Amino acid sequence: MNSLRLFLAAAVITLAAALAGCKSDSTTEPTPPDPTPTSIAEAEPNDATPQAVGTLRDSAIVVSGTSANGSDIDKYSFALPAQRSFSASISWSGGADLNLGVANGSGILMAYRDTGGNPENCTLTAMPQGTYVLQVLQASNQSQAYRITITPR
Ligand SMILES: [Ca+2]
Ligand SMILES: [Ca+2]
Repeated sequence: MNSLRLFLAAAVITLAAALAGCKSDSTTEPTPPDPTPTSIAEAEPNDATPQAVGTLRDSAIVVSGTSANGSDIDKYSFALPAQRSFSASISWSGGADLNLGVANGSGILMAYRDTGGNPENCTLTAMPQGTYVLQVLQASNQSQAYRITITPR
């Protein structure tokens, strides 16, 4: 008798848990921010018209490209949907000297990093909503693969 009562109690608890599970599944919960960066590959030509690489929300945008020589200019544009800070960084594995610039949608240079170091990076604080353009130039003259990371702050 006692064991039957225990069995029934366990069944009721299991059923209640299942119902609770169904109920919580049907409620709308906020989607947590996706920590996975968006990875984009460079597509030439991008010397004059920037290649659009997406919208910067809560995850980073990573761009893989190659600076072909000293006269290759690589431009990438991204949208900032609301005012926020972000950082931009370029890193590479090799002997080239790459430089990184950040311009706003009007083409005004907001930051330019040419330290001779690797990576080159900068952080822009409380930037208004809009379009931003990253520019990669090199002070050397060799083919050099690189990776840019745009990180929301
Ligand atoms: Ca290139
Ligand atoms: Ca280019």
